[in-house]
Amino acid sequence: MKYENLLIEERDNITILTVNREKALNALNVQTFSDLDHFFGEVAPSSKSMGFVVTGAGEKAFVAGADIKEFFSLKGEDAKWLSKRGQDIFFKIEQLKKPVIAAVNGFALGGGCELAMACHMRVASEKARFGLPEVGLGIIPGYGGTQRLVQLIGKSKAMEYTLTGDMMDATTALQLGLANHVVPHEECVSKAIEILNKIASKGPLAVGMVIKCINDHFDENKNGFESEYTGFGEIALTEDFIEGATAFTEKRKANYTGK
Ligand code: DAK
Repeated sequence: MKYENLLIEERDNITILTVNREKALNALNVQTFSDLDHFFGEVAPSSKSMGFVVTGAGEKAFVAGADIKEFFSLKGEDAKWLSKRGQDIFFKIEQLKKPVIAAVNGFALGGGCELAMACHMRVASEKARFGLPEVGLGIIPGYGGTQRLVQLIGKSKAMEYTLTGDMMDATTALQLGLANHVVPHEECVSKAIEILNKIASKGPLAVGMVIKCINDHFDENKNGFESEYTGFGEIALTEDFIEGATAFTEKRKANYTGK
């Protein structure tokens, strides 16, 4: 499938998605949201890839926000609907049962920071700058930013960064827990791939269940502990568990089939 604003590159069992609107610093317009929606809703769940890297085209930006020029013309009820739609698309990323890592290779502002936060982890280039500058435009974050920033860095710092709109450099993002790693600029995608390759050697059903259980911690309609014991019960019945335990006793690498 060819997308208007997403480049898709398959490398072995990993797919790299590049938001490709370099002239607009990869800002998310309506079409890009549709591309992401289709990829994470229709393609990723059944893809042969075990995991995904999301990054931005060019040397300057991951994603510099929602496309201000395009969205400025969309107001009122449309804006509420677009905010909900953006949230729903980002939920598809967060709830995917395969790991998604943002390789943040520059500005990750507004909707771009929200996209990075919907991913399961963030590898930041030394040049990365994170921020939710929406209040400076007289609006608020609309794609989960007020919620996920609190989850990741705590209420106090989330208040500060969201109310001031200040940008956060990569080192600060690492210290606060927004970034998992900071690496030299050119190693951003390769570090994300390195992490995915490590996960690729684990039981895929177990990986998916861990993602679900951790997400459930943040879902007020779910009891994460219940999700854990229920998930444990399911996973313990899989062929993968038998294979994992057998491989351990036979002192060999496990050959998981996802069954
Ligand atoms: N949208 C559209 N174009 C953008 C953009 C964005 N978010 N960010 C950058 N660009 C464009 C610039 O306009 C410029 O285009 P030309 O003038 O060359 O045509 C080009 O990318 C290069 O940008 P700069 O020349 O500004 O590059 P600099 O290195 O000087 O500065 C910067 C880089 C990232 C500091 C700067 O570009 C910047 O401040 N960008 C905006 C950051 C930002 O505020 N992001 C948006 C957060 S708000 C909604 C309404 C609003 C929203 C959502 C929905 N509805 C009503 C439904 C907003 C959500 C957000 O994400």
